[in-house]
Order: sequence, then structure tokens, then C-alpha cells
Amino acid sequence: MTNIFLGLGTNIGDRKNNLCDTVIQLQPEISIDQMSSMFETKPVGHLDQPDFLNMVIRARTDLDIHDLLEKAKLVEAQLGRENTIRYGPRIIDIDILLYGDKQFTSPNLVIPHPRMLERAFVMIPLAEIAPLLIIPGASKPAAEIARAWDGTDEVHWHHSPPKTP
Ligand code: PH2
Ligand code: MG
Ligand code: MG
Repeated sequence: MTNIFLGLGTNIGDRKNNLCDTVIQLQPEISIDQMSSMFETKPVGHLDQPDFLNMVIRARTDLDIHDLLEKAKLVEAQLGRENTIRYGPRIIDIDILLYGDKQFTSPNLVIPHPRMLERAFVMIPLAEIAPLLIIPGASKPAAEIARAWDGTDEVHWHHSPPKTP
């Protein structure tokens, strides 16, 4: 079993429901240990789109990196995601943030997620569940990185984590 962290984001439809459905669909291949709160976040990158709900989950899996990516894509498709513009609106986006302490690069996947350290919508939920985690390539723990956004109005606590079934 490998410890993994996934980042979830949604800004179309019933966003809370999309996150709850995703958590259910990821199981049982992905065994969820901990979920962050849901955070309401301003869009980053492509600004002209609705606000997101974001959360981060910590889980364990026997899937290798390739199969984990396939599983994430399958759940995105099951939720009805259509391929739209990069950084554009989506029903659900499931990003592999960390896979154990592996550093991995292929044409369609880089782990740790290459932009996670600079994204408040990832680091604030991540720091909530894993404040002491040191991300490969970072020099300080998640909570200290997240502190850079103290007082930001880009990310707001929105809802407690989904109820586990
Ligand atoms: N995802 C993106 C681009 N911009 N902004 C927010 N607030 N939340 C996201 O999940 C997000 C984004 C690309 O995946
Ligand atoms: Mg993403
Ligand atoms: Mg993605």
C-alpha cells in the first residue's frame, strides 16, 4: 500500500455533491484515510469562470501510478466531465498530488504535482489534514507553506468534509 494525496476541484453543477460522489466512486481501490474541509476558492489561471470548491484527501492504494491515473480519469468521466479548455470549468478534476515519496515524470503526469506548492487552493486544504508533511522538493512543512496565504480572500472555509459511508 502506498500513501497518496489527491486534490479535488469542481466549479460546475452541485459542487458539494460532485465532491461527495467522487469520494464514493474512488473507493474501494483507493482507501480514504482523511479528508479536508471543502474550501470555496477563486479561479486561478483562467479567471472568467465560477468559483471552485476544492478539497484534499489522504488515502492508501495498491494501484501503481499508471493505474491510479486511469482510475482518476475514469471517475472524472463517470461524474460527466467533458474535455474543455485547460484550466477551464469542470464538474470534477482529480489531481494526483503525491504518491508516497516518489518523484515521477512522464509526458502526461508529473509527481509531486508541479504547481501544488504555489496554489493556495491545494496547500490550505492539505495543511489542514497534514500540517507537518514535507513535500519532496520543499524545504518546510505544509502548514508553513500555507501560512504564506494567511488572510487571503481567495480561499474560504466552506463546509466540513463529506460523511464517510
Ligand atoms: N484548477 C485548475 C485551474 N484553476 N482554480 C481553483 N480555484 N481551483 C482549482 O481546482 C483550479 C483552479 C486546473 O486544474
Ligand atoms: Mg487540476
Ligand atoms: Mg487534472
